Amino acid sequence: MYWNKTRECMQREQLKAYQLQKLKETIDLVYHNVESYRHKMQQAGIIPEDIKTLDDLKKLPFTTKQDLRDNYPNGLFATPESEIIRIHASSGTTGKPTVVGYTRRDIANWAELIARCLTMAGGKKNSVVQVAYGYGLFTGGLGFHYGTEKLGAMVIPVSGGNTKRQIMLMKDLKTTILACTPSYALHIAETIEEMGLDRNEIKLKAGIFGAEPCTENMRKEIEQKLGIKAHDIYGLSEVIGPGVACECSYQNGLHISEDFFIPEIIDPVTGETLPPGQKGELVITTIDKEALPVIRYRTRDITSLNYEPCPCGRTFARLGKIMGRTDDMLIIRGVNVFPSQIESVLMAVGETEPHYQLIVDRTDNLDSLEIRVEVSEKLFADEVRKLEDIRKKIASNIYTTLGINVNVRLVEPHTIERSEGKAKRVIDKRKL
Ligand code: DLL
Repeated sequence: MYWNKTRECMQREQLKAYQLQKLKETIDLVYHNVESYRHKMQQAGIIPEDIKTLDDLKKLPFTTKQDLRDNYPNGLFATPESEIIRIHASSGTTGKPTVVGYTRRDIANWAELIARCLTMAGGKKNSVVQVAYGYGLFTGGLGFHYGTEKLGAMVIPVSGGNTKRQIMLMKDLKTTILACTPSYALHIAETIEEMGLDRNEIKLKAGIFGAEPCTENMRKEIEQKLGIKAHDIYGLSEVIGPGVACECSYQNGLHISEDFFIPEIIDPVTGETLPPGQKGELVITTIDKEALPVIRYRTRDITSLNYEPCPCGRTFARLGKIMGRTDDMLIIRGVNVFPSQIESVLMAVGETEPHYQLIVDRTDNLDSLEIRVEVSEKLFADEVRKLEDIRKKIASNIYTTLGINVNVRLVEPHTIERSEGKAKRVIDKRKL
């Protein structure tokens, strides 16, 4: 089932011609309306007419989060303020948030993208979609809200939090699709178990989980606990919000809507473009945005691109699961470590619960990494030797996979804080 077959199954040659046309329009738009883009292009000695092929995109300078910060709040907007009908913002770790704007057409396009994603997750007119992403400045809630309405399904705009009420609504309104972060989905699943609800009382069929990394094992755990199919969805505020890319029923990479976005993978250090299949930083150019077009935006997300045909029939390239962000990467005694790698090891050992936190510290100029991970009630009450065996096994598997020595601390159930939005996995005391 497709939402927009003409677009989603476009032949590559036709798609390329379409992309080139839209790219030229976008470059024209920013060159003539956004001082910062014009200035950067002039510095690079480029005028819009120099963009003759899709490959010429590489001639253009990158855009970074810093550019958005430098032009806070709306210096990169390409349309007059009177045309902006909505703003969202992403909270930065430092200082001011990043403000993003939308025209009426941008909002309509965004709803189209989400409608495509919901359809990939089996959504139809008669679906009941519970939107448990936060409503407000965060793009998750309202993004899904408008997309669900566009699909013609019923939306439950519950936002994040109040888990017991979520479950009551899920049961009473017969929710079929749950939209939230994977960590919150897991928390909901556990709460259902704790409440002793019969799974047959829950009519959920699919989940559409994104906004943070989720390993394959974690996905399986959620699927099994909720008895659903979990689809990964990707997006970021600077580009539009959720709906940039999503998994189809084959769950083998996330189709990126290439009629709206041109993806590239670059080496994060040299900025060189990498060939399909290679892992690197995802760079996105929007080709159908009015208020805030972005040219070669460096997402800092690590993934790869796959142009192989997908059995679902969609021709759009697929992003590999997002491994993490270049700025999430921990450097522990010189070794690059992504939290998702630790998660994979924990899930593979399999004796612990999927709730963990990484505590990074530095004593006597030496980095240390402590992994706190919950074990089940039963295990915790078990003999000390068994716990010690598990602890050793995790530490040794981490050493084999990543080459670093870590401290593993098995903690009691429910001692690690649950998240209702994006989970906080890392506490870096070196930066505090
Ligand atoms: O998180 C938009 C979103 C909402 C996506 C709901 C999916 C669902 P931001 O708050 O701007 O926007 O954060 C964007 O979150 O650069 C990634 O690092 C991370 N991220 C988003 N989706 C995924 C995913 C929203 N599926 C940042 N897997 C991005 C891994 C993701 N990381």
